[in-house]
This record gives sequence, C-alpha cells and structure tokens, in this order.
Amino acid sequence: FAALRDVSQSGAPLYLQLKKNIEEAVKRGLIGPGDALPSERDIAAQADISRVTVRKAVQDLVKSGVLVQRHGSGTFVAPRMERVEQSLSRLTSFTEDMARRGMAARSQWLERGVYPPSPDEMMVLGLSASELVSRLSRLRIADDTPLAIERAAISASVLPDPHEVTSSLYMALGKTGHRPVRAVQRISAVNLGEAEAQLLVVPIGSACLQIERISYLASGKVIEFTKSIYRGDAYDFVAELRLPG
Ligand code: 16G
Repeated sequence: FAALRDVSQSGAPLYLQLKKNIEEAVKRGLIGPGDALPSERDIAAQADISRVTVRKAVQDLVKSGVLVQRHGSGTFVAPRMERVEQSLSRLTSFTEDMARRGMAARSQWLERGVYPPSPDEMMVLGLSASELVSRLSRLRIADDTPLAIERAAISASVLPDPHEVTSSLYMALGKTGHRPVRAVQRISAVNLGEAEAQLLVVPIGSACLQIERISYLASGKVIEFTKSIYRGDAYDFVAELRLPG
C-alpha cells in the first residue's frame, strides 16, 4: 500500500489524490479483486491525512463500483466478473449451468422452511389457505462469486422438508419424480436495494435482472414458483429467434 502514501504530492484536493492512488493500486494489481482495504484509520495514519478525507475517497470509489463495503467486515476491491451467457430456451438448474462451465456452484441459505402460503403462492401453486409451502431462499455462488439471489416456493405436499435440498433443488425434485419439464419466465430490469446489493457484493442501485419462473411437470401441474435476482454485470440471457409460422 505504499501508493497510498503519496497523497500530498500534488496540488489537487487530498481526497482526489487518494482516490486516484487507490484506483492506480487496483489497476496495477497491487490490490486485487476481493482484497480487503486497510481500515480507514490505518490509511489515514499511513498517508497522514484525516479520516474524513479517507472516507470521502472510499465512498466515491464505492459509488463507482471500484470498491465494495460489507457491513461489519470492511472495504474490499470489487470482485471481477466474467459474464455468463445463459440460454433462454433450455430448462436447466443453476448447479447444472455452472457445472457445464466448469464452475463450482455453492449456495448460502437465506431462508429454508415451511410456511402458510402468501396470496401469490396460493394463486400460482394452486394451494388453499390451509396448505403449506416450502420456501428455499439462497444466495447462488459460482467459484466464490455471488451471482444471484433465488427465492423458490414449492408446495409442501411435494417437498415436505426443504432441508432435504442440500445442493440442487432440481436434483432433489428429480428424486421424487418432480423435476420440471417446462417453465415460463418473465425477466424485468430492476435496481438493487441495499440488502440485496450487499449479498451480491455490488454497489447499491446496480442494474440487475429480476426473473420469475413458473415451472411445470409433464402432467401440467405447477411445481415451482421462483423469484430470482441476477447480477446485471454478470449475466447475458440469450434467445434464438425464428420467423413466425
Ligand atoms: C435456476 C432457476 C431456478 C431454479 C434453480 C434450481 C433461473 C432464472 N432460475 O437457477 O428457478 O430453482 O435453477 O437450481 O434460471 P438448483 O437445482 O441448482 O438448486
């Protein structure tokens, strides 16, 4: 972090000099994607400037996406992301998609339990108010990079214990003959709120894709209702188009 010490070298405001030095350090690979930045206090002491100046520089860099802040754990260089191309015509699972790319899929559980259904879940899954729904919310991670937040709802009559799902939901559904064979998806653009931005380690307000998927069994019965948020800087959804008729 020697680069951070040169802040008083020119006439520009100190926070701009520090900002430039941090950007340079990232560009030159002195600090790499995912690396932690020293604490505000350490940078201020090293560079002999006030913490207010450090905070201003860091906040600017968080806004522009060079750095990311995680509550309680500090400031990091934003992870670099290679875009993933995902076909819109194949009904695949996240685990399968990542395996096909040679990436290891992981999940961090955000919610996993059985609940009375919400009105939306009742309507989509065809449940009555006395039935239950299994909810599985996960942060989906590929090779240590968080890519999406997925909130799946499955009728509890099909999946009575969501803890049976360890890694892949579709694999677990397949074991009881409930792997979906068809799905309808709606994709819309949204900006990330604070909580979701923190989970996906991107700046607040980042562009992302919200996807609702309703999946069906061969019998025509709805099996899955999932709302997902995919990082806009990480995903391209690709569809093949043909002439009508
Ligand atoms: C995909 C699906 C999601 C499904 C999940 C199962 C989209 C937008 N979503 O991410 O609906 O629940 O795969 O993945 O593609 P898993 O079998 O790895 O748990």
